[in-house]
Formats: sequence, C-alpha cells, structure tokens
Amino acid sequence: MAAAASPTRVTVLSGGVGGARFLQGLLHWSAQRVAAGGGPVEVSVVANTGDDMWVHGLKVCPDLDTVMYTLGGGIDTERGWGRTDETWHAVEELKAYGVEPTWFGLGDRDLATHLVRTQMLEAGYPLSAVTEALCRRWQPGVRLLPMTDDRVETHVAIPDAEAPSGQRVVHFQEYWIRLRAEVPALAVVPVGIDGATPAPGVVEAIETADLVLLPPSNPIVSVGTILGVPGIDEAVRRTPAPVVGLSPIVAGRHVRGMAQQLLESRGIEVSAAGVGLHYGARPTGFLDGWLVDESDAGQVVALEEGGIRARAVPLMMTDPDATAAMVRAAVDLAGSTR
Ligand code: FO1
Repeated sequence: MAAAASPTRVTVLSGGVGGARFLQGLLHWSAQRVAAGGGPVEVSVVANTGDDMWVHGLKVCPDLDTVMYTLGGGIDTERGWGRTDETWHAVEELKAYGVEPTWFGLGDRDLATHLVRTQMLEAGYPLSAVTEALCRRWQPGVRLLPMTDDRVETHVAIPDAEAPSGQRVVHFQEYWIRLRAEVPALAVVPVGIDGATPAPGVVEAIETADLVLLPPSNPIVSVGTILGVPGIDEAVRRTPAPVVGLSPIVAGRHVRGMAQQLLESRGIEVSAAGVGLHYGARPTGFLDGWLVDESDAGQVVALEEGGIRARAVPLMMTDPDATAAMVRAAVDLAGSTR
C-alpha cells in the first residue's frame, strides 16, 4: 500500500451532482493542507458517461459537464446541473415546433458546450480529447477523464401494460427527468459497456494513485457503471493505493437522486452497510474502507465482519468545510487500512 497518510495523487470515480460536491470538498481540503504547509493534491476524476445522451443531434454528457461546471465555477448551484444565468429560448423554440424530447432541459449557454463537443466528436476527436479541450476553458483544477471513449448509455426497463413483454425500455435520462424515477426500475442496463475500454489515462490514474476514493455518487448508475467498464474494475481491485468509499445512503435513505429505487431493483439492501458490502472488500471486491454517517454507526460491525474497515462520521455535504472533513476522515481511514 502506498503511503496514504499524506496522499499527493488522489483518483476519484465520480458521478454528477453528488460527486461534484464531494470534489469541491476534496479541493477545499487540499487548499487547507497547502495553507498548513502540506503539499498540494493532484486530483484525477474518472467520470461516469453512462448518463450521456444524444438529444437534438447533440451529445450531452451530464456527469462530465456537472463536474466541469461545478469545479470551474459555471454551475447553477440551485439546480446542481447546467449553467448559471441560464436562459431557455432554444428549448422553448423546440417545444413550439413540437420536437421531442420536450422534457429534456437544454439551456442556451449549456447548448454551446454540446455544440463544441459534437463538432469535435464528428471531426474524429475521442471524448477524452474533447473533455480536455472543454476543460481548457473551465480550468476545473482536476484532470477530468471520461471512464471510456466508447459509447455507453444506461437504459432502464419499466413496466408497460401495453407491451407484450409487459415492459419497455427508456433512456436513464427519461427515467430520471420525465418519469421522476417514480416507476419501478425492472432492470438497469448500461448498454455498450461490455465492449467499452477505459479511456486513455484512466487505468494509470487508478494504479498510480496514493488514494482512490468512491464518493457518495449513485452506486448503481454512477460508480457502478464506472466499475462495470472492463479493465477499470480490475485496476481498482489491484491498485497498490487504498480504496475508500463514502456511503450515499444515510439513515436508510439516499440524500438525493434515485439510489433507493435502483438499489431495490438490484435487490441490494438500502443501507450504508448494504452498499458497502455490495461493493465488497478487496481483492474480490472494491473497498478497503467505507465511511458511514454517524446515524448508521451501528452498521460498522457488519462492515468490519465483511472485511471492510469502517468508521462513522458526519456525511452530509452541507458546505465545503463539512465535505473537507469527510475527505480528511477518508484519508485517515485509508491510512489505517494498511
Ligand atoms: N436534470 C433534470 O432534473 N431535468 C433536466 O431537464 C435536466 C437537463 C440536463 C441537461 C444537461 C445536463 O448536463 C444535465 C441535465 N439534468 C437535468 C441533470 C441530469 O439528468 C443529471 O445530472 C444526471 O444525469 C443524473 O444524475
């Protein structure tokens, strides 16, 4: 195990809103450490791209953009996604034409990102190169890597009485935005993942890290999808760095999003220990350590019995200081999992 006591290279497998808020805390913790005379932290982010969607002829990458905008200072903090000072004229015009999907909120400023990305993709640049180019403007302060340059899209099977099979499939964005995750998710399928390969730099970022963190992103459609890319799972299992995660479930509920519904659809207990044991202890699983909220302190024993070092600390990311404290707890726990 590399020295995790004072990591200099940290790699984070991140979804969108929750992961971005965690990353703000990680950068805040790094700044605090530099102010205290310590060395800065180099952060690599491996972002989920299973939420990606082609819409109105444009490639939209919600988790990449949420991390980029949040850390680059362009995010709408109210929504947690999309651009601040946004206007919606283009999507209103599309509605006036009756062009579907009318439920997908594409802001006018956000559209520029998708126009640049789509032009670059059509010119033959891989998504990783496109992301690097977009980050030259936003300067997020981390190396932002898509999990893969290949097309992966998470689709969700939902009940449909009219269909002969009794179910039909919708894109994850439609499940989340139009259906508000209020219908049962009979299956969650990251289409294309079996043929996907890790994007350039991803395996290296995991294998050369001093610390790998799984933030409180969705364990099924965000972190779960990243770990589902052949090659990324093996890199996390074999990295010399400690791997520490933070529970997205607090007191039996998700903090935001739709983790509850998706965990239930996979038959995974909706609890801090349930998710930690789902990830499992390395080397067969992915974790060395798992942070649970203080309200779930009673679940530490079950995790330790499962071979995962666990600790109960406050896990609500109410502000960068609170999140920085969570990062510090993860670093401390990593140091104790040698
Ligand atoms: N989330 C919504 O709840 N409603 C939307 O209309 C919406 C549009 C949207 C457009 C671009 C983008 O990058 C994200 C967008 N999101 C929207 C958020 C997105 O669904 C989530 O960030 C993740 O995909 C799920 O965590």
